[in-house]
Amino acid sequence: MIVRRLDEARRTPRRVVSKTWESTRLLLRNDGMGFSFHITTMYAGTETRMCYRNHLESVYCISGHGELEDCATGERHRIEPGTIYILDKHDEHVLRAETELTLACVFNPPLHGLEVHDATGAYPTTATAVEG
Ligand code: 9YT
Repeated sequence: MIVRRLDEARRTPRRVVSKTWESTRLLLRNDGMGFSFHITTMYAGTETRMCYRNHLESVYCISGHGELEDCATGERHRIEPGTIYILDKHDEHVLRAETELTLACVFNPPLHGLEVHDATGAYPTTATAVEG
């Protein structure tokens, strides 16, 4: 059994800070669960284009509101507490955070630790990052 606390994890390398978001990765590849679990903050007023060609991701909105655009169709979806979006087709998407968004994110395969987006909005399949 593993027990971790967000406030403690935030003071370790599990907290990764990027330009438009930060994310605390509570569960990682070396935990051996087959997925990783993160609490992510998207900063208010930002727009982030992502396309996880190497991963599947599910994202549940805990707080805040914004908009999700499916780049393939142009379809837009409201993001608010209680909404989950599931990127089951490695979908290219844009997430607009109208307020600060707090999200719970699950990745399969699991992240290693310190990944940040490359120029295409993806994470690599393997990482040399140190696991926190
Ligand atoms: C919603 C989303 O994917 N934001 C980017 C950060 C990602 N959740 C992560 O690496 O934890």
